[in-house]
Amino acid sequence: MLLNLYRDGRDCIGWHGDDESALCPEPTIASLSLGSTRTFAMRHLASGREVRLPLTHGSLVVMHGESQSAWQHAVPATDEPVGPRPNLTFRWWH
Ligand SMILES: O=C(O)CCC(=O)C(=O)O
Ligand SMILES: [Mn+2]
Repeated sequence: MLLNLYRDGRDCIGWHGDDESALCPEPTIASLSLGSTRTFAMRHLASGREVRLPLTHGSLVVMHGESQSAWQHAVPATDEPVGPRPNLTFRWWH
């Protein structure tokens, strides 16, 4: 499990896939959002299609299958006045 703390709207995470070598090519990752609402962005590498969704307190995003190899995700910076957002990611590989 990893903990991220976004202290305010300046804290962000850029486009990436969680396909680090410690994980298998298609890990299952559950991401629990707490605190302030932030936008979660996903983009499909082959088509460029982009999906954005607000992650409110208690939101659970589960990524599996090709979600790390065929897509990237990010939490962009924002100018909105937002408070802290802790995020927990639980990572399984198989
Ligand atoms: O904060 C989030 O919702 C995503 C975090 C993330 O992508 C990561 O820790 O790899
Ligand atoms: Mn990630």
